[in-house]
Amino acid sequence: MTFFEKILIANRGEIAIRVMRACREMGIETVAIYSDADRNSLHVHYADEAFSVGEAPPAKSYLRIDRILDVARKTGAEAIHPGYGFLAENAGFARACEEEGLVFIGPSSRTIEMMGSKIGSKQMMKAAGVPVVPGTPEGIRDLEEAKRVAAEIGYPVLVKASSGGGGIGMQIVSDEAGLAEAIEKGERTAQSAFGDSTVFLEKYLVKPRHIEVQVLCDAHGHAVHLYERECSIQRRHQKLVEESPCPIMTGELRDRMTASALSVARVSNYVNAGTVEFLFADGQYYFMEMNTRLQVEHTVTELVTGVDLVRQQIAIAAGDPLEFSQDEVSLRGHAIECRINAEDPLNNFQATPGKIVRYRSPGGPGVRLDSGVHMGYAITPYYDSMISKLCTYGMSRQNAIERMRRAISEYVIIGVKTTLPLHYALMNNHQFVEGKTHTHFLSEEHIQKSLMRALREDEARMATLATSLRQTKEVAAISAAVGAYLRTRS
Ligand code: MV4
Repeated sequence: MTFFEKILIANRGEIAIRVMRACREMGIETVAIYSDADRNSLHVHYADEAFSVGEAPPAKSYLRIDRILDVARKTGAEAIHPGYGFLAENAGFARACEEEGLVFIGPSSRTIEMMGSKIGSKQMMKAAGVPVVPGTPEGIRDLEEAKRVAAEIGYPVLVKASSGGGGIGMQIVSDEAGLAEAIEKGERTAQSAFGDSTVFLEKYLVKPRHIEVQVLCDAHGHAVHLYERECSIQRRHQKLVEESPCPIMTGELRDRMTASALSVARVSNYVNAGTVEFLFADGQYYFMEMNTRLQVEHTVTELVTGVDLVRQQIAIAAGDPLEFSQDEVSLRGHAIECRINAEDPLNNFQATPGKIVRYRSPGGPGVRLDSGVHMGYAITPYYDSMISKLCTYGMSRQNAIERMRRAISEYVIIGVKTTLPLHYALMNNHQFVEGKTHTHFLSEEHIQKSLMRALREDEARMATLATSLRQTKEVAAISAAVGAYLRTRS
């Protein structure tokens, strides 16, 4: 074991705490960074040392590579964990770390760059024998080529940006008449969003599932997969619910998908924890992209495999060989994650910043809650609206769902509207319970109608709960305990 003595965590909130928890278990000291808005956040108190890196807007703090490197230098941190978001997939940051002699806990800047190009990575994976969605082999050069390819693969087709992400610049084209305009618009959007106007065409898959495979690859050429996650339940490219295993997985499909994921890792000389994303439609799966970071939903994989992904990332970055082989990884039971966001699901998921005035977290068998908030915490508008990740684990999917319903019913967050009631409705939705989901599930009218009806009923339940809670002393006791805890840490 050649672990580090001190790691800087270049992130905030629940993920910063998650990484520090692994560090504490490994006997590694931690350095936090924080913005003006996070002076009193839990991740700051959890760390052994903490330093301000600027004002609340991310561009003035959490994205300031120069200041983060300054903190690393002056504290003697040997490695930087980027968490997810912010600088996690920024090749420039990884390169700056490499040049400073700091270990970036992630893949090399070259790998990040390569995976950032949708066309480049797709070509490489196709050459490696991984299934990819039929389409133009490279960026669209002229309209004639686009028309020819589209006619070949058949409409509808999709225009995608090569540097894209989150569906930006993506457009569905249903016939040849709409092709020229969609390409022009896609190029314009891609240029302004990514500074790269390259777009390409793909066959449009109707209502695909999003299934991803977790991999771990060390610097000694060992690569293992940790099974798959189903992540289809999303809204505007923000995932809401993830689970492992995928409810429709079969042994044969899993063998093929995990083998493809390991091929993706091998041909890109991947080193770190990584996620290979696939679209699945009509019994076929296709490589979409590889995420070179620790993902929000890594938790469900940890619950079903028992592997601590952050610990493994740190060990891999330190140059250690993987501690286990593929044969030693097994999947047991079923895990579900609900992302609890400060958003109003009855008002177009508008963010609801504000103070959490009452807070009681769920617990008991099969419950894991990763959160960066506490009673009295003020959710600011500067960062994403995730409050916590509520995960449940059970011997079966049905058991995990039952536990999720129970955990949600225990979870009290008062002061801001949250996605909790939406999750409760989802856990009671027949189609979800049967595992019949896809990436457009939440935009289907009958799903929306039934979820909204359940939500309105739940609002009444929440109001009653709030009243009864106000009458108990229990909340005051929890508040005092959190306050005392924070004071001992500061
Ligand atoms: C697709 C697709 C259908 N057909 N590609 C959305 C973001 C991105 N990185 C890829 N995306 C999609 N690509 C083809 N050929 C549908 C989506 C898609 C989607 C994919 C994963 C998760 C959520 C999604 C929501 C809408 C569309």
